[in-house]
Amino acid sequence: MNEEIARKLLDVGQAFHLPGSFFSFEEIMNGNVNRTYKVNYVSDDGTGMAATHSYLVQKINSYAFRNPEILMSNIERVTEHIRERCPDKICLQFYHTQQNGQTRAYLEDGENIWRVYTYIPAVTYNKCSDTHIIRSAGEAFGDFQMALSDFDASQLYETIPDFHDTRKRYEQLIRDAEADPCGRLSEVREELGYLLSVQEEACCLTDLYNAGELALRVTHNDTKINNVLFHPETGAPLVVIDLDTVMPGLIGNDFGDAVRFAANFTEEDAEDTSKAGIDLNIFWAFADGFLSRTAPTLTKNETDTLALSCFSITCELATRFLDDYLVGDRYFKVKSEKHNLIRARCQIALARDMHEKLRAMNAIVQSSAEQYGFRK
Ligand code: GN1
Ligand code: MG
Repeated sequence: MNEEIARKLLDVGQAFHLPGSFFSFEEIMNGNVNRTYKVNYVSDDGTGMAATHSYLVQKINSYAFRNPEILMSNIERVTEHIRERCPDKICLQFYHTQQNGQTRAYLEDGENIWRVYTYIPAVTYNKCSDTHIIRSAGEAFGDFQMALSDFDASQLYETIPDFHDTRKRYEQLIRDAEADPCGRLSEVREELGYLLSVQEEACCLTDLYNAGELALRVTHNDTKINNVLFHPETGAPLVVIDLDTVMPGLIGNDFGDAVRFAANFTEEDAEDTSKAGIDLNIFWAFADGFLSRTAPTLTKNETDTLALSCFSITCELATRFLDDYLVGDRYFKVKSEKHNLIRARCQIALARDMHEKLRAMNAIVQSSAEQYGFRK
């Protein structure tokens, strides 16, 4: 297996003209959708000494991302914009290959799509109780949002249509529960029952947007804190990664998804759901960092729905995990037969706790927003 992957990575490296000789690789286990490998090369540094350099090679999940052309076009435009806006900051750098007479930032190889970018030595966090780091992550996502505030959204494609349309996610779940293609429905009645019982509140953001009450911005849409790279020594945030879902969206989804992941007492797939819940200290630190960058640009409706957006997106994720369980784990990578069900249960436990603490969460948001200035 390893040899097969090594051979594939070698071929991909050649197609992207990576300099030097391939000597090792390791899989980076962070993502739930794409496969990511750190690939190491060695070359002569010009003085006869060996210099090593690394690249990130990714196999894109073509079930999730149906059109690599629009995916990479979005990412290249967005990174170009950020590079112009913030020339002193590190930015993602993609390699190109020639295929079918065209220069492209991806390689099609039968069913598989590959891309390559420079490896940035950094530290990432899946779980972190240091409020200083969490605040920095909030600032980094806030800065990312602001760097794209003047980006023309009409240049972007929807890489995954209706990605954060919570209503449509619910409709899909209900359809798949009715069809029950894998005979798993009887196992998930309680989870489904809870999600349906909070459907209206969970879909509130989507409904407000459809009613013209919330602004469309260019957003990241996948703001797990492990998508912020931190400097290994200084601990400063370096760059926001994973730009596959940068699309027109709602700021609440960026805020809410980051909170869902970072402020949960447990990992997002903890089996012991009794510990899942929102840590208000972490919530405060993230909210404060994020709002320190964005508060003056937010409309009142945006500020007023930030706390609720955490609950909505947590329910949305629960519907996605539960739905994937019902249809036989087609979308998310799973480590065990019940992985998606475990994830859904953990998100439900978190959503229940958020629901109880919504007033406190909202008070925290309002106090930070006031400190950094509401939009005039
Ligand atoms: C996926 O692959 P990763 O971890 O970056 C998913 C997100 C989910 C997340 C849950 C394109 O992100 O929407 O929130 O898993 N990305 C996509 O862990 O569906
Ligand atoms: Mg992602």
